[in-house]
Amino acid sequence: MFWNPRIERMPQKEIEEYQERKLRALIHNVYNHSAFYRRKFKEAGVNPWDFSGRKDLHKLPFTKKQDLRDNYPFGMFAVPISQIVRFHASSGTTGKPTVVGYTANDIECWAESLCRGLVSCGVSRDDVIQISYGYGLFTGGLGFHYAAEKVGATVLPTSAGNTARQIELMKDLKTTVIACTPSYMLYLAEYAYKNGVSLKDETELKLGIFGAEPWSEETRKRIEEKVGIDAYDVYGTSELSGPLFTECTEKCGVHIWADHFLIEIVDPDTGEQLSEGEKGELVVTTLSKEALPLIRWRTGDVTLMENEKCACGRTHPRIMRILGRTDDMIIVRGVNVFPSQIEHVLMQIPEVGEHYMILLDRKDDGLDVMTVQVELSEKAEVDKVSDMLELERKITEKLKSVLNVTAKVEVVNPGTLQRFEGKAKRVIDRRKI
Ligand code: DLL
Repeated sequence: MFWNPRIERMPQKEIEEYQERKLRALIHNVYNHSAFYRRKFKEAGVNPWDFSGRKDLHKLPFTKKQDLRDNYPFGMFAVPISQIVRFHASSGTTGKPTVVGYTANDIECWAESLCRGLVSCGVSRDDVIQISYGYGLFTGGLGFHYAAEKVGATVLPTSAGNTARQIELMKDLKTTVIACTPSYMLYLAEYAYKNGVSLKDETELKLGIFGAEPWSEETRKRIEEKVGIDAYDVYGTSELSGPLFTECTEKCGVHIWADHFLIEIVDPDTGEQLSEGEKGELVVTTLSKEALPLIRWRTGDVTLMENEKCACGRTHPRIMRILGRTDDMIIVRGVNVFPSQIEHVLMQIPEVGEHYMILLDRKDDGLDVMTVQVELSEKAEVDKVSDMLELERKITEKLKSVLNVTAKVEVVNPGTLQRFEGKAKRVIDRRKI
């Protein structure tokens, strides 16, 4: 099923021509209406009248989170505040939040993008969608809300948290679709199980749309089995609007709507453009955003791009699963490790549960120690101490073969590690640098 079949299946050549026109208009628009971009372009020696389109894209300067912070709160806006109908903000880990403003048309484009995604996953007006992403300054709740209503589905705006109530409403109001972080879905399933409810047998759930944090193919399989649903990935960032892009029922990458967003993959160190299929940082230029247009926005997310038309018939480019962030790569004893690699290894081991934590410490002799704590699966039959030690040894070996680093593995009892209602924070870095 398609939300906007003409655009979603537009021949690639037409998409490119459309992008060219929008890109050229965008460059003039930001130059004329944003003091920030005018300054940046001048510094980079870019003259909008000489800019010929996509082939000149690499000449444009990047924009980064630090630019938003330096120009907090409105310095990068390209419209007067009277045209802004909403703000969202992301707290981030350090410093000021980043503030994103939206015109009425920005909200409309955001909803349109996610409507295409929802319908491509199989959501229709016959569905009851429980939105368990946080509502408020975070974009997850309201982003899904506007799109789901536009599709005509029945919205159950539970927001995150109050897990017992979530399960009760899910059963009583016959929720068919759930949208939340993958870690919260795992927690919901576990909570239900502990309270004698099988989400698989006692609810009408048929699909879930999970994102806002990295998750692996193995976690997808576990959620699908436990909950008896199809699990789809959704990607977006607050700066680009919020949740925007999803997989379709083929489950082979997230469709990026190229009539509104132009993507590149670049080498995170040099900024050089990489080719299709090469792993690098996702960089996005917004072609339709009015309030906060972003030129070559460095998302910090590592992935690869695929331009081949999807088996579903959609022609827009896809990105593969986010492998990690350029800034949350852990460096342990000089070796680069992404938390997603650790999850990938752990979730392949049947005796292991879904919850894990990564702790980093520095010993007195200056050496780093990475401890991976992971819960035993409820179903695992590991009773004897010797079995437990054997399991820890097996996990250590598997991690070593993939990461090239020896981790200290601690297998703990089910239910002992922290649970998360929103984005999971699985890495605790206690090293004093
Ligand atoms: O997390 C927007 C969102 C809400 C996306 C609901 C999906 C669902 P931020 O809080 O600005 O916005 O965080 C954006 O989250 O740069 C990625 O690092 C990460 N992220 C988002 N979706 C995924 C995903 C929202 N599907 C940051 N896989 C991004 C991996 C994701 N990481």
